[in-house]
Amino acid sequence: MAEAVFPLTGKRVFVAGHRGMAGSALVRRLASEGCAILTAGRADMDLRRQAEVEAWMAANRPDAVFIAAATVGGILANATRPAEFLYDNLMIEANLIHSAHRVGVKKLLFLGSSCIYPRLAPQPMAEDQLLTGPLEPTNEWYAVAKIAGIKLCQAYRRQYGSDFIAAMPTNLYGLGDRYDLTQGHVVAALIMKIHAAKIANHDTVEVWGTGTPKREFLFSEDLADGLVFLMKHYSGESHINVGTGSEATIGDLAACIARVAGYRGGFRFDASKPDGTPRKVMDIARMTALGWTARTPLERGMEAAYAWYVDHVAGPAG
Ligand code: GFB
Repeated sequence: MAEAVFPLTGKRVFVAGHRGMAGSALVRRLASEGCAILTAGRADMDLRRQAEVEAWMAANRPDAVFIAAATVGGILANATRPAEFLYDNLMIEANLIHSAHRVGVKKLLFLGSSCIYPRLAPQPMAEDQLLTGPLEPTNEWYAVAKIAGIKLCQAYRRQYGSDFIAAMPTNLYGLGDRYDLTQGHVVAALIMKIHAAKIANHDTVEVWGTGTPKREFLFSEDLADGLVFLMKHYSGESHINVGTGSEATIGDLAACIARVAGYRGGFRFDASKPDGTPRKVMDIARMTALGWTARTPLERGMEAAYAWYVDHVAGPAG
């Protein structure tokens, strides 16, 4: 492995959004980097309020910042709360990036999403597909905010020489996911529904849409490892895709979770619910060339996610 261009040892590293799935995985991963990890709860600062963010950043002066804070959710949350997804995310990233510049943060990593790419982008989607076509309507509000975050990092790099980078992860799942049937993403929702059906001995589980959309799923602990790798090894204007390069249909995903959970019933596909983007798989050539690949196969990651759900949320009796 090449020597880090930005070693974290001895640095003050702020993880914004440490209670979320990505942020909490980052805190776990950073524990072995020999750095001081800074976090802030809602009571310390509301990231949507410029004055609060500027005051906290001036008082705490981190050397490095991970922006894992965001208003996030699955396809239905995105489609029904467009104002929050656009406003909250624009404010969070603008406040953090601008105040990082003001207090002289040496390195910043902004976390985006694969939904920044056009709905019908050629697959797999390479970084240069950004802004080449119309966005997927169910999540264009979130995507526009995340595209603005990428552009903020690039603008501060160009105008002020700030070493601010952006990483675009694919669909995430794992430890500490949000278990909420209307607001959450597909993996958490299917884990909840499949576990409940197994406990209650039901013979079907409802899956939204047609089951045919293809998605690429990245495990939370792999994501954190990839982000720490980028923080240490990458300095460049282009955002970088972080994924596995493999894809599965939603039907395949449901079957995989059923195996992991020990559910033997069937599935009913509800085509009145949206499918969203038909296919979303990342071109991960740049990340691979930098020297990083994801380690956790889908089924092993699902086992860990399911065990976390049973231990922390549902209990073995559901
Ligand atoms: O994970 P998800 O909500 O987000 O849905 P997207 C993925 C696919 O799973 C869609 C289907 O085709 C859903 O219709 N699906 C099946 C379900 N059953 C369910 C269910 O019970 N719950 C959910 N949520 N989906 C998100 C964006 O899009 O991708 C976010 O909305 C973000 O902004 C994220 O960018 C990465 O993959 O469609």
